[in-house]
Amino acid sequence: DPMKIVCPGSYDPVTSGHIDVFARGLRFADQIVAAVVHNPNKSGAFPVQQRVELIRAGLEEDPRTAQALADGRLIIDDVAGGLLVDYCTRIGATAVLKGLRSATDFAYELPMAHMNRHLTELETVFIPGDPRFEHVSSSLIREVHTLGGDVEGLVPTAVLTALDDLRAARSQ
Ligand code: COD
Repeated sequence: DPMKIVCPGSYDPVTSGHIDVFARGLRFADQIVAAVVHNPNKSGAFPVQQRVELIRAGLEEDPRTAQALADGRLIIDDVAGGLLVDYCTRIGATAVLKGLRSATDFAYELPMAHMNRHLTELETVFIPGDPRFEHVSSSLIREVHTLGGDVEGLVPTAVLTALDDLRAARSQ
């Protein structure tokens, strides 16, 4: 069976740290699914459809991922509510892939990995985050940008534009 790996997240918005995990996953998986997991009763900073579009734009601009996106080796999906394990069963995923920035990430991810294995024997694979993006999270990117800081190089260029638009809309 082809090795299909799911990278779940909120991606609100996608960062260069996330894109790096997708690109590196492609080196050992046949297919990577970037799954935008969202609670239908809770709205994030960006609407889900825009989060999906920003991932697509980010994958198109990275030379490591553009061809895989065009070939369907990298796909983007959105998952509304429900358990991640049920989604993985539905699409026939082999495992989940998570990037780890720090021991704090590991402490947060480990119980979820155990729980997912308890539920359906779904395995989780961890990959060390690139140290260039160790300080990069979606929430910190939003906060720094809102307060006027420069986040260029830490997010895809389409995300920079989307952050500018969001800030402009909020200051109306
Ligand atoms: N470098 C490397 N990895 C990174 C970086 C970076 N700079 N930034 C983030 N990551 C990793 C994170 O560690 C995470 O693994 C992934 O990228 C996504 O990050 P976020 O912040 O977009 O996503 P989260 O943490 O909000 O996503 C949590 C999930 C939605 C995956 C989780 O809540 C979930 O599985 N929910 C579904 C419901 C469910 O099944 N719940 C029970 C779980 S046991």
